[in-house]
Amino acid sequence: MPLRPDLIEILRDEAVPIVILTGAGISKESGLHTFRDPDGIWAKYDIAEVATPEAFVNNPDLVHYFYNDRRAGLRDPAIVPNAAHLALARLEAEWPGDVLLVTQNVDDLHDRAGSKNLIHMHGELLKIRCNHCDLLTVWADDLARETPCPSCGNAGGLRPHVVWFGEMPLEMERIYDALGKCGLFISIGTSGNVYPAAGFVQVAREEAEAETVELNLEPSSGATLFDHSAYGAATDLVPGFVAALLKD
Ligand code: BV8
Repeated sequence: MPLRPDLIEILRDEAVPIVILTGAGISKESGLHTFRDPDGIWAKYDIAEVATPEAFVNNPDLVHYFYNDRRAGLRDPAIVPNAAHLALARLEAEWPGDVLLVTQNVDDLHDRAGSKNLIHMHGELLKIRCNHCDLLTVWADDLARETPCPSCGNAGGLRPHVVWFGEMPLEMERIYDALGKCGLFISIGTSGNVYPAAGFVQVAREEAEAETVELNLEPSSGATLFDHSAYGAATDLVPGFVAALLKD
């Protein structure tokens, strides 16, 4: 257990606000690929060719293919929330203080697990938006350059509602506000390579003097910035950690 029982007791008695950051590692045991592991998505695709605004201008067909494939993966009925997603939804429901879950993941597994106070800072795979009319809508099917916008009717402007490299992540003001007030910051299943998310631990430490915890398969790039850590699979670590916080 990364946190001592007496420290947990203090955090619970004070009902400290919690901010949780999750990354691709939490969805790995649900059957989704991570990005930077040897079998990860960036081993098969070049980031610059599929996950930048320039890629969408230069080769929209490849970008659509990349996201259609991942959207199809999410439609697979075998892909369901795992014990770690479910434990975080339970923590939000039962912790005496506020719990904000910030995910870098574009999958919908936290939503399906029941998390409500949830920010998808890198967007959502099952939503699209239109560059012509700003429509933002739920979309589970394939998308192509020729697909007309269901609102304005123009083709060519529909894009996945994901945050590409070089674009501003979503709801940053709300995230920094919560980080500046939290008493406990927990990072789960992220390699700590992508900013600004990789910098959240420092904000929680320096602005809020929060206790900081890393739960990951292996030490992340920012591992030394955390006060407490435990290493292993998310489904092994997270349910037990949540149970300890809730004093089961
Ligand atoms: C921005 C699209 C301005 C969606 C993704 C130099 C220095 C600092 C910053 C930069 C820099 N150069 C460029 C930048 C900025 C850039 C950046 O960070 N680049 C990096 C590469 C250096 N960032 C941006 O451009 C961002 N925008 O900065 O705007 C700004 C300025 C100020 C304030 C605010 C904003 C936009 C970033 C958008 C990223 N979008 N993809 C998609 O198609 O999915 S990135 C991609 O990486 C995913 O979105 C993913 O969520 C994200 C993070 O990856 P992880 O989730 O951490 O996944 P990873 O595979 O790396 O790690 C998985 C971990 O899980 C591993 O550690 C593994 O051990 C572990 N694991 C595996 N199995 C398990 C497990 N853990 C537990 N259990 C298991 N079973």
